[in-house]
Amino acid sequence: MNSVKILHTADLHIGAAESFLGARAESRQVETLITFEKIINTARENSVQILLISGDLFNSNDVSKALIDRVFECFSSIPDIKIVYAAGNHDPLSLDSPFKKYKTPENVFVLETKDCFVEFSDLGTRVYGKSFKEVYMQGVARFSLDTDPNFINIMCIHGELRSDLGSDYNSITSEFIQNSGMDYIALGHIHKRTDISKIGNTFLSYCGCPEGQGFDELGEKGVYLGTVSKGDCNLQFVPLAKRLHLCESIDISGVNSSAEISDIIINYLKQKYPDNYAENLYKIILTGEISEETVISTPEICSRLNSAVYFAKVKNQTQLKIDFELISREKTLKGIFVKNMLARIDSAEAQEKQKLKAALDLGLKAFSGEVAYDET
Ligand SMILES: [Mn+2]
Repeated sequence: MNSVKILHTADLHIGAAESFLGARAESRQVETLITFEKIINTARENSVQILLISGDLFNSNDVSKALIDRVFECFSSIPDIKIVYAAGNHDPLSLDSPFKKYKTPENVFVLETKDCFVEFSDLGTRVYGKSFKEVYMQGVARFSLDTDPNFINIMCIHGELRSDLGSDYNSITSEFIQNSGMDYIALGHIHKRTDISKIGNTFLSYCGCPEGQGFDELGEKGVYLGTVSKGDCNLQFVPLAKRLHLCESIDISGVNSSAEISDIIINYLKQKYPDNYAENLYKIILTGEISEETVISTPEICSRLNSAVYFAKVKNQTQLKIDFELISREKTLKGIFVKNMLARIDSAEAQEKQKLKAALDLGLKAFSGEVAYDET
């Protein structure tokens, strides 16, 4: 017993649909299943000994039988790999859980809803943990079972890493980790991956979700793969996501038409993501200053982008380029206001300049009746 080879995944949410994709939501839903299949293949190809799934495998217990069948079929396809599952808050181990309703493949070890462990004596390893029984698990995680120093001790658990006790999702505190006696804690629940960290003698991480399912889950996604041994842990991130959700701010100052803006965006994406720019989902934020004559049509830009990439939505946050000097020459109340403000900005200290510029912008907006009551 020197080390054990593991793959750590969580929060797949198989069955979830990205409704903003409309007619394509269903095929996108299948892509999460395909990413799960890639995880199974990665485990097989790398001769993983234990596959740890730290909750939210399914988006709910109410997923279709076809999805459950496929997931169980994949589990059965790697009979030599031990799969440990700790149910999460989305697919708790209640009576309607797929793991309760249907026969679970023999190599799958579902953790109970009370403190427990499974012992793999051939691997010199114990996997501790506990499944969610319901959607909520209030209070702080405490563990009543002692570890045995003769084993590599791993914990597979879904929960919220925090210092206070106010979570509805199984608070896991650093004190708990410090006293756990574990060599590695494979966490699930937080969809954003963390680096491998260490508290006391225990290594831990959130592996994050392997496939983003919205613009709050940006960037590269995947799993952790590697070895855990007594007092040590050597895990690497392996990217596996089929598509990435990405948010890009693009400065379009001085550009004159929506067609031109679309070309600039597409070229920017091609350069930044040369291998797979067309495959991703983008939220594009247009920034910069544009002249009064430029008409930006976000529907037109969206339409052009969506024929070049899998999905794009566009938010226009450009600002109107205003010729203050020109306005200051107007013989109107607005002209006099701008002239006075420009003179004050000119003679102000750096910090004051910023405030006066903001006041000038707000004042101009007020002339066109665009200032809301609480705008500052
Ligand atoms: Mn989740």
